[in-house]
Amino acid sequence: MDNITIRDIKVFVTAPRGINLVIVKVETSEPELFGYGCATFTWRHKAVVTAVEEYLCPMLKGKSVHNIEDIWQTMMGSSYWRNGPVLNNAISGVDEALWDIKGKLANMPLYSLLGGKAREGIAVYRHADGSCIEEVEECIRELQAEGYRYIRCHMGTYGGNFGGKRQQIVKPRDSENGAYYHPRMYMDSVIKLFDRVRSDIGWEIEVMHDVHERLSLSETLAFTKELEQFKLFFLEDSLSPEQANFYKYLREQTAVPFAMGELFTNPVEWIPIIQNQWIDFIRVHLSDIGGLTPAIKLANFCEAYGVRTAWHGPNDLSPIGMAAQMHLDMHCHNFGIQEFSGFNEAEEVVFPGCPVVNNGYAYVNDRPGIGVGFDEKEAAKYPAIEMNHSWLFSRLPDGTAVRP
Ligand code: GCO
Ligand code: MG
Repeated sequence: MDNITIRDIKVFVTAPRGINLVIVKVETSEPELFGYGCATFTWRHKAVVTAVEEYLCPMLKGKSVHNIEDIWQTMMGSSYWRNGPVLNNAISGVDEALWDIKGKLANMPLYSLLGGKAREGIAVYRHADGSCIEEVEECIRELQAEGYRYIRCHMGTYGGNFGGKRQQIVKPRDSENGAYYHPRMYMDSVIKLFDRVRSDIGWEIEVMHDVHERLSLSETLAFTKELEQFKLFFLEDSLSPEQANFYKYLREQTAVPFAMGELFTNPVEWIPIIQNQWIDFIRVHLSDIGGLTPAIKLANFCEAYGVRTAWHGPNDLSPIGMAAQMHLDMHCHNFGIQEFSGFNEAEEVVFPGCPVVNNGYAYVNDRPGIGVGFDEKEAAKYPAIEMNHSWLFSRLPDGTAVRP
């Protein structure tokens, strides 16, 4: 067992739900022993594929599968420049696959390898959205009927003007195309939404909202103060990573719980806001920081400052990536909540062993490793697609481009 080495590293792109997912397979000198990891950077998937095939694979062939920490450090250091989303995703794919292999070698599920269960199930939250309050409330009631007790509420998605239908925007002539939104109309619509949700649906349900860094400093401060009355479970991405220092003032002036981190790729982004305890929940996307190895350290770092985990769980994350972080959710004492976007039937066929949800709790299986397989034949039925990037080109009414 000690001499098992990396024989080959393969990378696959598949889109069983119309979203490009990137999967890395690490094959070893033991024919039946291999592992899978998530390297999903859906908006730049080709770049990740190249990073794995042209750089990580030739560099790691023949190396021992056992020394994950050393392999992670050399993958991170070998490009000299580091901590960027493309290379981090490529590194994550290999890293998670090596943890999958280590769990198989130890013949135990990853949460057990990490130190065992801290709970029997993982509380998850789902998204409710709609073009009007009635539609959002209907969506909330459907999710409640399925047993969900934590629900993120939006109307017209980020910026509140999905498809440009909800807000009357006056643009300068000859303006660029884009996903235009009006910050004040957005804020007003969200206040009205939560006012109705609390009066129509009540206060038992835990609700969240994602500002998706769409507001200026003073707007986000005023908005946060107005939202305080609705007792949110958390308010997400009130600020961009570039403006994170302003959390100091949000924290000083409100008691709203804050969540941030899905855009983080570099430790310098999360160290100050955690050490200053400006946030309550870390929302990192595991593959954007390089996988499980850094996420385990980040979770422990957060615990020391009373910050809980709420790992990013959107639909541009593979079931392997979701399961990998759910093993962390099972084990970490400072688990808070897990975002969950569900799986469609095609995904459950391509990825046998997907986590299951029952009555608002998710459960990973007890198979060795991450516990989720990858049917390469089925995956080939859903080749990579040209994804709709339009929402990423968000703009203010005067045409100013906004990072989405
Ligand atoms: C979330 C996120 C996502 C991201 C998406 C980017 O909280 O789930 O904000 O919706 O925008 O993953 O590709
Ligand atoms: Mg978000």
